[in-house]
Amino acid sequence: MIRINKQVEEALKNNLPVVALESTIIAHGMPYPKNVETALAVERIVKEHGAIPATIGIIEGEPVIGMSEQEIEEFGKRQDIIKVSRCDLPYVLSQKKWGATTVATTMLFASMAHIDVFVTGGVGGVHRHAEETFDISADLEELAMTPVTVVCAGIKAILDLPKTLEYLETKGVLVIGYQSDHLADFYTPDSGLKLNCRMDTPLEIAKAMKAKREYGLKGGMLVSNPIPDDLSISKAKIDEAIEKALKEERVLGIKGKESTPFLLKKIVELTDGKSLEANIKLILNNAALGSEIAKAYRQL
Ligand code: PSU
Ligand code: MN
Repeated sequence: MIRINKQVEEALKNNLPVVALESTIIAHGMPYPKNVETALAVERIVKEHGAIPATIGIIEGEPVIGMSEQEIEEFGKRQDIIKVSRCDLPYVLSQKKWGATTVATTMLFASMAHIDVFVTGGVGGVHRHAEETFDISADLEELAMTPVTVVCAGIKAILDLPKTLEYLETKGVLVIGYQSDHLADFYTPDSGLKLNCRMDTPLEIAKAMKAKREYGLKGGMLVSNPIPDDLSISKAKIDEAIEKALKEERVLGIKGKESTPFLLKKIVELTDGKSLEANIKLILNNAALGSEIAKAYRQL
């Protein structure tokens, strides 16, 4: 029911580290050709760190674990690719559509294939004004139930960060600050929000994964890996762009699954491409850490 590429299958059989990667970021998170360049660069970094990358997407209704370079290129170009969260799966699978997997569905297919680490840029969360819109990303529910460790650059400042942390706590999801006491907020390394847990090495994180597994605790964990200082954007600049983008979103009445892609695109425009550069750099940075965690976990 899922197609696993040969190299990934071999790696899993031989207990080698595999890192899952998502495809929504390719199809809906970045413009062409930077999306494809980034996806391939992330795969290269994973390989350089001694792990095997597995980019996940849905091709003609078939979930694919470990897309080829050509398939990644096609995901970057095609206009008919559906952003697929958990609720969209019966539709996309049965109607043989092309689907880009979000954090939620990438986690789901990764876990089906027994891949335990997944690297991305940012996860979905509780949106601002969620008390009115009820817009809470299905990524959070997936983290609550599916056993995959997700490495991200914290929670994007377009979201409501305190509410997202509360939600994760309620759902039993540990958020680990990597070499930081605070939650990162994507474009900048420090949101100012204190986390309950800091870990300084990939081995510590791998040990947490092992403990979780041994005690049968369900769900995943989130690793907040701060963007390196010299690559981040000034807080004032990014906050201004976010406010403008959110205002425009309200005026245009954009909501639901269109919200995140719209805001990301708008912020790229408003920062003259600087946010896109930061987004690319932080993913590459996450790829290195995720690979080290996957390696440490396999060794344990
Ligand atoms: N954050 C990014 N780029 C992205 C996404 C998040 O910086 O492309 C994507 C991820 O695939 C994530 C999804 O799972 O957006 C969340 O969408 P929503 O809020 O509609 O659940
Ligand atoms: Mn949503």
